[in-house]
Amino acid sequence: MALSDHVDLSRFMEGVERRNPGQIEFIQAVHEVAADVFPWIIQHDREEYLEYQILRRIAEPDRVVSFRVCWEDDNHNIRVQRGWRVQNNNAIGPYKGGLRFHPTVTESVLKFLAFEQTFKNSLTGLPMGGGKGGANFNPRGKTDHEVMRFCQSFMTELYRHVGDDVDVPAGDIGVGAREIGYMFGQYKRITNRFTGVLTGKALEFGGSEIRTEATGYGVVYFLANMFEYRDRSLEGMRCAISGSGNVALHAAEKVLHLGGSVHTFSDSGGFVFDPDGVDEEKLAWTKELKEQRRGRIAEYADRYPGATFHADQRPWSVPCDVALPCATQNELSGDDARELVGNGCIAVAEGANMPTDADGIEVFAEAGTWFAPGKAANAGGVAVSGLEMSQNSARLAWEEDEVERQLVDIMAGIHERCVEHGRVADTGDVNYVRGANIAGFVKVADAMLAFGVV
Ligand code: NDP
Ligand code: 2IT
Repeated sequence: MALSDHVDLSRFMEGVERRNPGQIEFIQAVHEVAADVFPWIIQHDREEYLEYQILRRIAEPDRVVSFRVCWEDDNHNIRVQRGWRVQNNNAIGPYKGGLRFHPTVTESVLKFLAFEQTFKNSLTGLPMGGGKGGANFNPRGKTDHEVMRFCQSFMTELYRHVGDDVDVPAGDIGVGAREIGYMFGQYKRITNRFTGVLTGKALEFGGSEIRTEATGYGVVYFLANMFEYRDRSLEGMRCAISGSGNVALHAAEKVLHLGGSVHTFSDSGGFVFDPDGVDEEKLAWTKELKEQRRGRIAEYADRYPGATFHADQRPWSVPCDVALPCATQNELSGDDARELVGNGCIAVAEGANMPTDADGIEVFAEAGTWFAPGKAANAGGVAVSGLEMSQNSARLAWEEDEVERQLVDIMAGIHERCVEHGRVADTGDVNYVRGANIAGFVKVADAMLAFGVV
């Protein structure tokens, strides 16, 4: 009797749920991948993946390090946070993935992100394994000095677990150029080594051109590939974007470059709707608001009276052709997806990681909406991080045009891989979720087979 007769998705998921009680985000992410991988293994007669328990092994992080982070706020109160680094899988390269500082960070959230990162990094074609880390620290409202002391304390433990050939963190929610600078400074101070241990560094000390822009630009390059594949263009497409951080603002910038229009931004306070569209001047103002003044998106509607602010709501009720969720996980539900489809939305590309919940994905699949999952659409950020690692190893810096050209090629390559593994035979359409899951899995799985049981 074949092994596949004994192994099925529901039994596999029962085990994942038993071993990870209450870790809902992690279980959700594993289910999304397993639901594609199991049927594919059986259809393609790849029983060795079952025999060697490959998916079971990828869904058990290599290690999860958790640690205390103490720091002193400006009023001399001692504060205690919890930090983590999840090293999920290093079959195809050193662990690689961002650090998130946000009060909602839990072990489950970081395990889901590290699991997703493993497939995403594989899809880029670059030699990077998957990891993620962070802390339940809220940078909002903290002074620069408080953030500096927190980052130094965080790195004082993290430095033991990372290294340029071991594990290379970068930014994510709440971690941008300022935090990377403080952490790199502390790593260098402790180890006395100037090495590419973090990516997303400033240009003066080993950063890469285009890394800041790469995730948002990459999302829109991927979207443009989806349109081109269907002989269409982004020109004139109305986009609804959630978030107003690094990914959202640079996605908006590239939409404008490619002739589309942008009508919404959001943050955890609500969303703004601008019927006239965000132009270059408004985008520059919003960047200054969020990046320099660290203000709230509600201020956009005060500055531009044609726009309206909608407190505690998400932007998915606004009629649009394209939705780009770029804030956080599970921010687009089944009901939101039905509203988008009802309003004529034809394409969704995820800038955030797992922003669409399982119901939302099902609604888009049934409606035939072109749907690009985060592990494909937002891989441009980590891809340029990979290019930053290459430049650091070679001790040189490439020109902006060169890096952007490579980003364009990498996003086109990811689109091709999704089409190769996700083309639906009867209709010729593409299931990007399946394509990304299978293409990402196969490379990691084959490397793991080569290593034997380790
Ligand atoms: P930023 O910290 O720059 O911005 C995050 C944005 O999302 C802010 O507008 C923030 O609003 C909003 N947000 C965060 N959490 C919530 C929440 N719980 N509810 C509502 N809004 C929220 O982060 P990034 O732009 O870097 O990251 C955004 C997403 O993109 C994340 O899912 C991240 O994992 C993903 N990503 C990031 C990459 C990168 O290179 N930076 C690469 C690939 C994916 P507020 O200020 O109110 O919290
Ligand atoms: O989710 C992600 O891909 C990131 N936050 C970027 C990771 C990286 O190492 O650049």
